[in-house]
Amino acid sequence: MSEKPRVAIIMGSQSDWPTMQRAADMLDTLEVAYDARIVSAHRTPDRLVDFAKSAEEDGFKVVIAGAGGAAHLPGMVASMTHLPVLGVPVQSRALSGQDSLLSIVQMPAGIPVGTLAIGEAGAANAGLLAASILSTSDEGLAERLKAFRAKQTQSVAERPTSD
Ligand code: RP5
Repeated sequence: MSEKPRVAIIMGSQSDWPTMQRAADMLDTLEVAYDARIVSAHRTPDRLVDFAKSAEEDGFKVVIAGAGGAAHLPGMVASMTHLPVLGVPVQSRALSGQDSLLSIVQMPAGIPVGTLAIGEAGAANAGLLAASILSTSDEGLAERLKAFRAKQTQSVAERPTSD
């Protein structure tokens, strides 16, 4: 894909990638260019600030941020950019992602993070939602999204099958 990335997928750790890859897969399916990076709110705070402050200038239109545990990444990025930030709570080992969810979702009024479901479903939907946001000014992408939905609907059987 030679198109300039319009979506940034950032995550707190390499260990988040198997989850966040679901967002990347969705964007691949919809032919939306993205850039995936590791940006940790706690381990690489300077990288976080550099990323968030230059995200608009770098051409990004939407940021997908996934993190687990004390998941401060989405909120901190949102505090430094007006771009839409979609937060994905990664399923943590200790508390099954409840910690991630609560630390991402409960933002103070004024700094929004669009919070998705815990884990892979949330990551996949973050990819879809990023594409939906971009589709409001991209007719080709809107058509691809409609085709995705139609195919998904067609793939659901009317009755369950036995093994
Ligand atoms: C968070 O801590 C990351 O987002 C990750 O979900 C979690 C654990 O990170 P690792 O110890 O696996 O690097 O910052």
